[in-house]
Amino acid sequence: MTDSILVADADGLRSITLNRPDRLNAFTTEMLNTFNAALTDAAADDSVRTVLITGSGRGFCAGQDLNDRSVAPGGAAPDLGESLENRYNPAVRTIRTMAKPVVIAVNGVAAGAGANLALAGDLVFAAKSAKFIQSFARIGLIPDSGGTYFLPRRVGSARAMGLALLGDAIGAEQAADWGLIWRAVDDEQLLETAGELARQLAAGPTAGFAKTKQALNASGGNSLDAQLDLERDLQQAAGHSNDYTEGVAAFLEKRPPVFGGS
Ligand code: T3D
Repeated sequence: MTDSILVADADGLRSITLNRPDRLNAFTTEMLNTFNAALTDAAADDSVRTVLITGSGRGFCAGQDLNDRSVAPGGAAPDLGESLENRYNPAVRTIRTMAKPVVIAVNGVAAGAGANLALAGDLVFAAKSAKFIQSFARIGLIPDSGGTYFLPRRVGSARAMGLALLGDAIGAEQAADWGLIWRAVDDEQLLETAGELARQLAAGPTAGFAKTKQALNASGGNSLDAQLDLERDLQQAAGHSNDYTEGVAAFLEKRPPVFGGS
């Protein structure tokens, strides 16, 4: 049996690959449990300074594996709330809250929860041939895994509503034009480009990146006053970091900084 989640480490970068290519990396319960364990481990491991998530084969992730659901007429309906509470929502929360950057390389179609898990990343690259599909509408569901949170904040309510109700595919370049993702890149350049940026982040002032991520995540729910207070507190802590000392010293000595992430 092939591992449904592949994990590899190099120089502070943890790569996590969704690996059920014959099903476009759709999640079975077991695969999603393994993915959650990989995310939790990456979040807790101080030697991991950046995480890169991608998919094997021609798809990124087609969301929930619908073969893993018993939806026969008259049969007992699956408890999708339980599925979200125990598996999808923890994955989104771990990606959003882990104190290190999460880079997503969307190598192909991203549908349903697969699309929204991608959007949970901090920097989302997509191959130009990739598509994002809020396919929930096609099967009578609502956008989950943070879709109703990320979509209106990134693309505005009119486009969010259109994507959610119609379930139409949106290409990577349009996704980038709309501000849904960071960049669309040529297919053959995707892993090199996303990997290079992820390695650059892993060698950067990652404790500071964690605080930046915390501040930006909080801004959606904060007043300006609350956000200014948060910036003050986080900057105060950043000012005591080794990376700040190193960054300023390197600038004054006209040399490249060597950040340790503390
Ligand atoms: O249920 C819960 O726990 C609650 C949480 C729900 C979250 C969700 O994600 S709900 C949404 C589930 N996902 C979908 O509805 C997407 C279903 N897939 C598609 O619409 C299409 O496959 C795509 C648009 C993603 C790609 O289309 P295309 O034409 O490029 O590929 P394909 O031929 O449809 O798929 C290739 C194979 O993957 C195919 O199998 P086959 O015919 O070669 O044996 C197809 O059945 C399989 N596949 C694709 N997506 C899924 C899947 N098998 C099971 N589940 C899937 N989600």
